[in-house]
Amino acid sequence: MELYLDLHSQPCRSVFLLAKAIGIPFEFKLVELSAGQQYSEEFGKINVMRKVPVMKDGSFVLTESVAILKYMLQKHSSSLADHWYPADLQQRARVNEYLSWQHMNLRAHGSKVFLLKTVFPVIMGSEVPKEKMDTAVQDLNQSLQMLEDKFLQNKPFIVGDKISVADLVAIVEIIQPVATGLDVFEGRQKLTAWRDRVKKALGEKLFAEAHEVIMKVGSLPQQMQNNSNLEMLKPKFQKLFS
Ligand SMILES: N[C@@H](CCC(=O)N[C@@H](CS)C(=O)NCC(=O)O)C(=O)O
Repeated sequence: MELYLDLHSQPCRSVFLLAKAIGIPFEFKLVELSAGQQYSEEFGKINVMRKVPVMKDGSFVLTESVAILKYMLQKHSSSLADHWYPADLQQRARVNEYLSWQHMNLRAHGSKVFLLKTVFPVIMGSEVPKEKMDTAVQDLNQSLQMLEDKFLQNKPFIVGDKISVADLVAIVEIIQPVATGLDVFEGRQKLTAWRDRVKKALGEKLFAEAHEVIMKVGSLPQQMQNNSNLEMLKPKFQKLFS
């Protein structure tokens, strides 16, 4: 299996973490987003949407992280611990409930804070207006509150006593704004205790390996300055930031 990834990307990290955690061997194909490699002719043949992650299993090519995660889980279900994607109808539905919710909530809001703090100054040539940043952080806080109140409640993990793929998808999104220096765990004991359980369940070493590049995100703006596709990216981001 080949996985086309850039570990700066949250959905790439969830795919990477699951493959590693459940022991699926794969070839890591780096697609460096800050260098604009998603726009290469070669990558265009693999994913016309020019996004990562992409999975290639033999001649079968699959995009969209949630679809890739479920493919890996279902392909290996016979040898896999049940807690990753429980067979029980209602428990599985709870995992799917989180996976459906997160796209437009925790992912959207965490990504926005990340992009405003890292990419905005490079593209727009100025710091983010305070009101814009305050609104983005407020939205993120609402999503974090929902994660605590609706999804975690008083359980150790999103679906119960053990880690599932929902926890993986959640933690990678939370780390994105954290990497820019925003301490989202401050004053959130439930979230902090959950993060520590997720880290422990995955293993500190694997968790650190997956998050090594994003935790050095301070160098991203500099890397982007060398991106020959910056002009091409500008209209896309200007629209996003307007
Ligand atoms: N819904 C997709 C989102 C994929 C996505 O947005 N990937 C971003 C990185 S996080 C990307 O490749 N962006 C490159 C670009 O838009 O140029 C998934 O879950 O896989």
